[in-house]
Amino acid sequence: MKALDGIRILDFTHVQSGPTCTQLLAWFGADVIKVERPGVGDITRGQLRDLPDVDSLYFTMLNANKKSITLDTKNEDGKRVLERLVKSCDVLVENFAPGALDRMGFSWERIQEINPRMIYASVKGFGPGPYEDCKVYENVAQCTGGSASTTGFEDGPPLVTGSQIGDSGTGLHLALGIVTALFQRVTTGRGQRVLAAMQDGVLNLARVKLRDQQRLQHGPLKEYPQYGSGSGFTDECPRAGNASGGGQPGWAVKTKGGGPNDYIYVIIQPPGWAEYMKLCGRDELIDDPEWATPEARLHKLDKCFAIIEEWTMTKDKFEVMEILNKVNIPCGPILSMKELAAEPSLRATGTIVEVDHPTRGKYLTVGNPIKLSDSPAEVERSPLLGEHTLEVLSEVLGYSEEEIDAIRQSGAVGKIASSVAAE
Ligand code: CAO
Repeated sequence: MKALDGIRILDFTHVQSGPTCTQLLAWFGADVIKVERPGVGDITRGQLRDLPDVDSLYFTMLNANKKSITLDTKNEDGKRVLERLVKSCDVLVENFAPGALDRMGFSWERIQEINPRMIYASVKGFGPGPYEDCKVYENVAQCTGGSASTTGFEDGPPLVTGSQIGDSGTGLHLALGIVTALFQRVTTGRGQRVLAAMQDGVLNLARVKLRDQQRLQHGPLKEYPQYGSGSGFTDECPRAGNASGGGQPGWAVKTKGGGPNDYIYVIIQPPGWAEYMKLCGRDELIDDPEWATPEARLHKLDKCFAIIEEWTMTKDKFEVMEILNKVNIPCGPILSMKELAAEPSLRATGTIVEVDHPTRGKYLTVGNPIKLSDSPAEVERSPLLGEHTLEVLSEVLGYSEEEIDAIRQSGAVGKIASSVAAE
């Protein structure tokens, strides 16, 4: 049994933010029916393709464990099928541009009429306000949610991060909203609207920077490089390079090898200072009042990390990891995607999984990062476009053969559904 067994999701999502959410719900056991436009499907099927004419990794890595049906929701018969889907599902998840579902004729009011238990969950770029009608992609959210202004080095431009905090981050927020609404429905019997705005999601993940914005009113941010370098502060929370966002100073220092990822992130906690200085052959700094306390080190953190780097450059990042952990010093090697893909412990836990696909062959994906002891997640390949159209029409929605024929002839499910079913 899976945690969300019996929950059926009408998955109207595309690109990344919404699909991340419904993929997680599928891994928790929900029956996820992805509705795609006939002949076209989710735009990511064809984006950033590495192999000709097969679903891209972009799509396959975001749509595991789902069913796909093709349905033209602007066709009158298609609308009727959609209505039956709304009746039969517990949750509708969508991340269309603002107003798209209303334009299809499925406003929140109408959905409640059809199915008062329906949870209607949306990702949008912005919440209510001046920008609510705007379309948004990942980096727009990173910029408008406060992440970009606080990422990068003090003398460089704002930077976006490679982690998809706008898309996948908001998908995670939405998934939590959905299971919370499902939990509340047990008591109330009613569905509700769930909204996760990408700007809000990014700001939530960047909340320590709003903390620092407020701290600035009461003095300099002493753990930021600007303090030590003397370059100073304005009235806006600046970019902190690789400085730690927490109370303990940290920095990425070089290790042996000289490659782009031959670095390790080291943290100087007060008890670790003596151990570092022993390893670096600088025993004289252990008790020197100019260096011995966190306060004394604050205005020369760059020099502290330079001393440590001199030592780390004599070892590779994994050796440094081993030596520092033995003396209880937290640190983290900078791991490349190549190294992560080959990491046996991530394969063993199912965090990185190899999946077989009928047209693409084998590929790697990231499995469910949330592990439930009573609801293990097996990763299944993503569906082909329209692969489950006939199955959903007959088994989920209960249409008869004649009705299905009529739906096919109306053009509501397109051609692909029948050709896939005929294979
Ligand atoms: N049958 C018929 N029509 C369909 C359909 C179907 N099965 N599925 C979608 N459509 C239609 C929609 O109804 C819409 O039509 P109208 O514009 O006439 O109302 C049209 O397809 C386009 O949908 P869209 O507006 O969502 O797509 P877009 O390419 O214009 O915008 C995006 C894409 C991502 C910018 C926009 O959806 C958006 O801002 N979403 C919310 C924020 C979000 O999730 N962004 C993250 C994306 S991942 O980086």
